[in-house]
Amino acid sequence: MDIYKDIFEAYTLNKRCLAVLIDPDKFEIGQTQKFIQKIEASVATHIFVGGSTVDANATGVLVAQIKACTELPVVLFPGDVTQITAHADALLFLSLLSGRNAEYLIGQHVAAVPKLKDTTLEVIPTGYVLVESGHLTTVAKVTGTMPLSQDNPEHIANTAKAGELLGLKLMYLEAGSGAATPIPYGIISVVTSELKMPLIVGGGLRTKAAIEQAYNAGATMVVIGTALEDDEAFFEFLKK
Ligand code: 1GP
Repeated sequence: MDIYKDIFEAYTLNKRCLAVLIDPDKFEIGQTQKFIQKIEASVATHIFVGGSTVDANATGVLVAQIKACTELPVVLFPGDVTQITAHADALLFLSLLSGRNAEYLIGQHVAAVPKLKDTTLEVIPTGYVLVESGHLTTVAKVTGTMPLSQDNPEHIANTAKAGELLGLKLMYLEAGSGAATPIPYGIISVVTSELKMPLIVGGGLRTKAAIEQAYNAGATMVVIGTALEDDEAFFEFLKK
């Protein structure tokens, strides 16, 4: 499995990827098989696992269960180093470019190195750019950083571009889990026009129209968490 290669190929061929995000803290582990069946019946191409704050070991146990049920790639989207587990296929090695908290720019990464030595996880260097979305999100609270203002799309694009110039391979534009509003079309399109890499867009995508708009603006992958946590009926909109 070469997960980044597949995402990059989707980017070059203008294909769409969709990740379902499972937060171990909010997920009933007994429901894993049933939930994975629904994911498999959907257009989802990836399963992301992670959350801002997750109990120790919860991620490893859940990922092992998920892997027993599906061939879909399982990618860690960790809030911190404790969520790294060898059971997954890949790790988004996230650097919070929108903030100035060294812990989330490089600190957690240094702490991750000893854990990664014993795994075959595919590590994908990913820029993580938090954009304001109406109210304070958990990721802003946990990381102690402020999101970038929507009023300055150029600054958002410059932030993402700086990550590209530093050698990051993937960019994630984040409105925050459960965001009141997703990242606007105009911001996604300015960012994608600057970047020569796949863009992931997530946070507050709760309608088919919003998902469509993110793809049309240039996102290669969208991430859906809360909409499915709140109501699995949303899978109806994600049918193959
Ligand atoms: C959160 O981008 C992801 O980190 C998904 O957001 O939960 O709002 O879908 P939602």
